Amino acid sequence: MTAEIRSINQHKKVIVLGGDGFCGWPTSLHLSKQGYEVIIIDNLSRRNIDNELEVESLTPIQPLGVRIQAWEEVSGQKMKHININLAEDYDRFLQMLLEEKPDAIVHFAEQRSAPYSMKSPRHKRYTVNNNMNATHNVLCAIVESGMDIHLVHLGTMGVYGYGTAGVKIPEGYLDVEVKTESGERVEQQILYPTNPGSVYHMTKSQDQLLFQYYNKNDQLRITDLHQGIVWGTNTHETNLDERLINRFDYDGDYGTVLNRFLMQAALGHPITVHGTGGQTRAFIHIQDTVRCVQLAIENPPAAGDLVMIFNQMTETHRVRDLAEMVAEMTGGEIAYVPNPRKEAAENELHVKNELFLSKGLNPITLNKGLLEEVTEVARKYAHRADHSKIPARSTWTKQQQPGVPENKQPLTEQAVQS
Ligand code: USQ
Repeated sequence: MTAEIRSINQHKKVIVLGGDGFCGWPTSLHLSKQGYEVIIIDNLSRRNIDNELEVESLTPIQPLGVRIQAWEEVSGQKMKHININLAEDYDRFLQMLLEEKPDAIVHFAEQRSAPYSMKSPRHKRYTVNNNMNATHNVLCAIVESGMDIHLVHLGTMGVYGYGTAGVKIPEGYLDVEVKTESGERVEQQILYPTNPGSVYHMTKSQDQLLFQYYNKNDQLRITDLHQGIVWGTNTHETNLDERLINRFDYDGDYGTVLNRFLMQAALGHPITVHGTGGQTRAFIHIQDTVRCVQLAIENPPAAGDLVMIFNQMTETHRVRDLAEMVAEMTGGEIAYVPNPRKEAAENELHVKNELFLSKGLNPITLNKGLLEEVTEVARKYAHRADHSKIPARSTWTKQQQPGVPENKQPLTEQAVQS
């Protein structure tokens, strides 16, 4: 980093909500490295969910205090952690904003696992209460503070439901033409329609409406990042010291598909493809996640602009192609297992991502070196894996639970549509 970049950002203060999580921690380090003053707000809920599920990150993540101390030793940069439950402690959060006066807030502080959100009524309700209240409290507090704080939120590609009606998914807005009663044709721009596939994804769809409303009513400056599935584990900064290591979720609830496949192959566990593996999804490497967040902070919408929406992904892949690629690379074996989710068995996905490219993102795409790096991390910490936690057991409907005969199983989305 040049001294110049550091001095530009030196006076900028960024609050990272959820800064202890899988995306939040490496983002906090990256922003700190770029010269931002970083404050992490986190109620350690992700660590508590690990306790609930009786599972741990494959990598030995350190307590947050140790992480922050290690970062200071390695970089000379200080970071602060404040434990606030954003969904409940509105007054403390507002007070903190008034004291700290941040330039930007990055909001990762939501329950982010679709399978976890579908486990039971309690998990559905927790996900809705936590995510909706956290987002609303943040918006409400920014208005109340009277400060011009740019909010950067981590949304998801999943708000769109992975179908495209033949067009590339645009970055947030869709131009439509409607016919009035008098037959006149009127052009409009609307939010691209959502079609979430889990309670978790539904909360991110609801977030979009909250942003639209507060942007319209209070002229808040908001950027919403619709991110694909993140793969990889470490970034330049988390690699600097073992105490800075990032999480590696491999369990059936929090492990995401490509990291799971790489980890399964490294451990000699069959690679678990759900259904036919015809699901096509958007992907991004964790190193690009942190870079995109920085680009979003540095390219804020102007006062009065609509919510700025970026598709934060670099490529799309079909799940079975990923499984075959990992099997070939590692000599692993693929197991096609019944799909615990309710999702289209096969889908095409075409996504626009010109906005980040125009801001200077040079995308990292799947490459052997980075895939091998994940495999090496998985091999190194294989002794920490609990094999009983690998299968995905959270089902989207009661009928999908084990023991329910096949003729009582729900139709897939695709079968329902055809
Ligand atoms: N899948 C398998 N085998 C597995 C695990 C998953 O075939 O062992 C399949 C799933 O059925 C699904 C696809 O892989 O079709 C993706 O599953 P995932 O767990 O990797 O991703 P998802 O549940 O969609 O959620 C993850 C993050 C979430 C983020 C989202 C981005 O947990 O926070 O919002 O990716 S996106 O998928 O673009 O909506």
